[in-house]
Amino acid sequence: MSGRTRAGNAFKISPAGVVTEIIDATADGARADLGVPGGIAADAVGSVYLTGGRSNNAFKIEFDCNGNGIPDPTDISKGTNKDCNANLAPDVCDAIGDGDFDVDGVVDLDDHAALTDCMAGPGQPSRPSSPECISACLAAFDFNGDNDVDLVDFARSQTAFGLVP
Ligand SMILES: [Ca+2]
Ligand SMILES: [Ca+2]
Ligand SMILES: [Ca+2]
Ligand SMILES: [Ca+2]
Repeated sequence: MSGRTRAGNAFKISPAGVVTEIIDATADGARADLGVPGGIAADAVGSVYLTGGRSNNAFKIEFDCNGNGIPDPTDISKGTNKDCNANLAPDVCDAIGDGDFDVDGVVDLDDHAALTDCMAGPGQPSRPSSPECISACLAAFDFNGDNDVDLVDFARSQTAFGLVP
């Protein structure tokens, strides 16, 4: 007996990721199999690296919150998905609403700046500086659901300041 015990456990990481790179340290061409998982690490932008216990390869895994097989940073840079609130996640994965445009759980001056950009007037379509962000504007700031962002919504936003319930 070696005295060493193996956990036999596995960690599942959410949101779902997609393997975007296989790093083959020995360039032996045996690239697609890690055998059993070995080590795990993450970089500054949240990409995860998984190494094999019996392999010299490592897999780079990037977030794919919308499950379309495309890493989220690529979704955003290529325009496959919009990131109107600049939180580095495709907006389809964000629960935008209740005045919290950047989905950080609080309605504050950052959201107020976005509201100012989204606001047009009664019965007018929202006119954000990025036209593709109209639906994000309405999701965040059309409090009364009449398809505009006007002073009525502005007033509701004032009372929503603070933590999102
Ligand atoms: Ca994606
Ligand atoms: Ca986003
Ligand atoms: Ca916010
Ligand atoms: Ca409205």
